[in-house]
Amino acid sequence: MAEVNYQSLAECLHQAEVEKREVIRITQDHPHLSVEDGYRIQEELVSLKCGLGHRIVGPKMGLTSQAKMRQMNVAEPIYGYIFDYMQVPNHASISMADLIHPKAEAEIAFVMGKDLKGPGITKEQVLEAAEYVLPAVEIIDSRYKNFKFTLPDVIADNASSSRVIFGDRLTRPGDLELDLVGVTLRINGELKDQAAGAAVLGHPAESIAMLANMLARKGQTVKAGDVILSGGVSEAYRLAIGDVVTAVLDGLGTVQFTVNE
Ligand code: 0L1
Ligand code: MG
Repeated sequence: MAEVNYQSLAECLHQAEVEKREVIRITQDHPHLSVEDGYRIQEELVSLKCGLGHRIVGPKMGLTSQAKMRQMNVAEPIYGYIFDYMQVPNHASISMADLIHPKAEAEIAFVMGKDLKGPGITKEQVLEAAEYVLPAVEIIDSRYKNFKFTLPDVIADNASSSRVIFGDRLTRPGDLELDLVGVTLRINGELKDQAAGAAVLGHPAESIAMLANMLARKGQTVKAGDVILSGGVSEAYRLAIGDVVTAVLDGLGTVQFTVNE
């Protein structure tokens, strides 16, 4: 069996993203790849992107819904990183030619005002440390063929991170009950999904607490200034050229974008 070369696997995933092409999942050649190996590859990928001058906007949580965790047979969500080049202004368009097979999901983002150092971080500490919350749509675009992967594969692939559109309005986290925030996701006016903030681990702040506690295992912290995606409130929906995507998060605002050629 081929030896796992973290750096060259990270380079391969990065090239796939740059060249907008699918690759065979890593576990096809490395069936014993562990979750820890997946994070080692992700770390190489993150430092490669930083070395190219890209800036981290913040970590993101993925696989936060019970349905996705069941589907992947995992007890814990995963994390990845959002970079500056992934940001798209609200009401602007994304280009399908820049992507492979994108899907969109509505999320609640947190802007951190203070550092959070786990272990033992609670939802209440997150709400105290967060300066603002805002609506977002994350575009996930797995680099793997047919969007098919195992858990270590998707961790290595930076949790499918690709693009993010943040809403225009910042809200203080204490100004509303985030678990009760109603969310609708429409594509071309057709209602695709409706859900509440509680779809994210019971409360989106729980997801940020879990992130801080997962990062603590690596001696890392959630940092003041991080803008963090807490996980999909809606399911993720495949996008096509011409789509107009609208997410309305009650009390937080609206995110909208168009998919161009
Ligand atoms: O942000 C997410 O929840 C995506 C996590 C990776 C799984 C996927 O690509 O569906
Ligand atoms: Mg997501």
